[in-house]
Order: sequence, then C-alpha cells, then structure tokens
Amino acid sequence: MTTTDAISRAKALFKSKFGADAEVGGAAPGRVNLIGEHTDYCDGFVFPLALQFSTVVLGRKNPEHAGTVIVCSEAQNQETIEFAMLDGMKAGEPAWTNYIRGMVSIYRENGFDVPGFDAVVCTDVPIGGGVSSSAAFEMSSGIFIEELCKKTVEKETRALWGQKCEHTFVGLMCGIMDQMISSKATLGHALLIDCRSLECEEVPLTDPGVSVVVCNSNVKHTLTGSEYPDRVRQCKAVASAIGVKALRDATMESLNSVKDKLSDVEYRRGRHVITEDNRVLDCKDALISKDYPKVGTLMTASHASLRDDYEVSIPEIDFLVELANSFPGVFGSRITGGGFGGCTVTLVKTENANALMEKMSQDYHARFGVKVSSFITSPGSGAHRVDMS
Ligand code: GAF
Repeated sequence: MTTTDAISRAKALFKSKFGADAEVGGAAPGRVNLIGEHTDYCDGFVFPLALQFSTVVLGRKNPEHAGTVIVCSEAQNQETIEFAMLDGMKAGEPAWTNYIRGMVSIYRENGFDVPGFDAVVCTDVPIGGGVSSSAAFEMSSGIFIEELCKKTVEKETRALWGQKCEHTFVGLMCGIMDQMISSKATLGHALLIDCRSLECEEVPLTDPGVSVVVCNSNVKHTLTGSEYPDRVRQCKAVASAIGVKALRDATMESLNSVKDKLSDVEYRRGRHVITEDNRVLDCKDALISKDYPKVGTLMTASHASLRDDYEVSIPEIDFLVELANSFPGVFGSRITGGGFGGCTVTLVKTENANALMEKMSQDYHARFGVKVSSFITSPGSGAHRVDMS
C-alpha cells in the first residue's frame, strides 16, 4: 500500500459523492517512533520516521455553500457531515470531524479566508494504532486548506497548528512529535527532533540489510482518557519539585535529590523521561555509526522503562516485544506511540524480517486469539500537496 492507493480511492470517492472531480488535495503520513516516548511534552528529544502510509484529503471549493463544509470519511462508512464555518467554532460531533473542524478554525484565526468546500478523507494509516493517524489527518487537512486558499505556511507552523487542533478540538494535550514528523519528514531519514527548539536533524535509515518492522497488536488505543493527561501532570509536578522548567532540564542526580518529596510513581515517571532523553541521543549517534546492536539495546531498554516506570504498556505488547527479542536477527524491539495498545517497532536484519512477522502472527493468534497486522517500513516523506492532474 502506498499514498497512491489512498489518493486513487479519494478521487473515486469524491466523484461518487459530489458528482465532480476533486480539484485540490493534501496528503500526510503517519509515523513510527524509533525511540523517545513521552518525552515531547517534557521539551525533550524524539526520533521518529514517517510511514509510507498516508491520509489524503481531497476536494474543491463549493461557491453554492459559502461558509459551509461538507466532508465525507471513507473510514467512517463514508459518513458525510456538514458544518458551518463560524467565528469561535467549537468541537462537535461526530468526533472524527474535529480534526478538520479544528484545522479550518485555526487557519481562519490566522487570516486564511477559507471558502466553503466539499471534501473526502481516505487513509491507509491504521486508526487507533498508535502510529499517528490523528496528525496525518491534521497535516493533510492543513495542506488541503492551503491549496484551497492558494497560500502556504512553514512546515513547523503547520505542525504547531495541528498540535493546537489536538489541544483545543480533540482534547488531547499532546506534545509536538507527531505533527512535526508528519509535516517535516524527508524520504529515507529518521528525524531527531528537539521538542523545545524544534530543531531537527535528519539521519539516514536506508541500509538494505536492516529493516524496521511495525507490528499492530490490534488493541485499539485511545489517549483521550485520563492516562495521558495524568502523565503530563506528573511530569510537570516532578519538574517543579526539581525546580526546572521541564524534565528535559533534569538529570538523575537532580531527580534523586528530591526523591523524598516525590511519590514512588512520580519518581518513576521522572526516571523514565530523564533516561529516555539520554537513550534518544545515544540512539541517534548509534544509528549514524550504523551500530545496530546498540540501537536495538537502547530500544529494548526504552520498552522496559515504558513498561515498568511509565506504565503505558499492556500484556499483548509485552508479549510481542519479548517474542521479537528472542527471534534471530532482531536487534531490539519496543512499544511505539502513546501506549495502552497500538504497535511495536522492531529493528531486525532484513533477511529475518519476513520470518519474524510470520512468527509474531502465529504466536500472537495462538496466545490472544487476535490477528496482528505487521509490515516492514522505510522512512517516507512528509506532508505534501496532491498532484491532481
Ligand atoms: C502521542 C502524543 F500525541 C505524542 O505527542 C507523544 O507524547 C506520544 O503519544 C508519546 O511519545 O502520540
């Protein structure tokens, strides 16, 4: 599956729903995070890559419905929703529309004269799989709106507006990782992102001998419950106890110096973030020097920290990680994304990748009675306009 598949489906869906050809469009990828989990909202470091799977938003202005949006989602049984573009727009129902409602609202607040439009959205990014289908929808909506208005913004601005959409329309106080990688990824590279300065460093990940395997546990994750905001709050509390702006500025020494002021849970949350930031930077260096055993060891240590200190893993994911780590040719494996379900990411010798996926499929089904979906990915490109010719 490639972006082209979603584009073809979106073109056909638009024609069948609206009886005409779509005129403009945007596409944006999901992501898999190699390492650096739950560090972005602590101003820390992350190291994701874009998937080759994208979300596509296509459509055209509808002068007959100035001020109105009509949008159809393939993934929601082609549900078609109409809403008015008003000043002070708020989140609405159904929930899936809030990604495009939010982006429309934020572009309007920033001086974009968004015309009424008809649109469709199609995606190949697994929804609820922890691989950032949300950011892919936000960034593809952003490009689509820019194409409609014939005016563009910087990639970083688009990412920040996507994060704002998430905060104000979706209700998730997320960090900036997902929108940044979906917006700024470049083909063949993982991106080291400093989530404070938003500086990025591209690191090639194109060695044919090494593969990144993503395995979806098919346990749907939702981060809009209390688990994610609880952790954001705990990290802020720990940073404040240490007397730093964010955990990015803390060290294990400074954490240990306030240990008696913290609960056990807070201490472990702090330890995860501080050690994870260090692992990300070490991992970037190891990847540059193609030291894959080191990259893998850091990934597996990240998983242990997320499981034990941050408590965002689940038995299904632990099973997949352990299975991968006992398989020939595997360098390391971990949960990826926000947690509580979703996917694992495994670095494995290419010659062993297909056999690993087969083994995960068989053993997971035998243990949990559920099918996994896994795929090999290499780093894809960031959000872009769709060529409609
Ligand atoms: C989710 C969030 F949206 C990201 O900002 C990040 O915090 C991630 O969970 C965990 O690393 O994807």
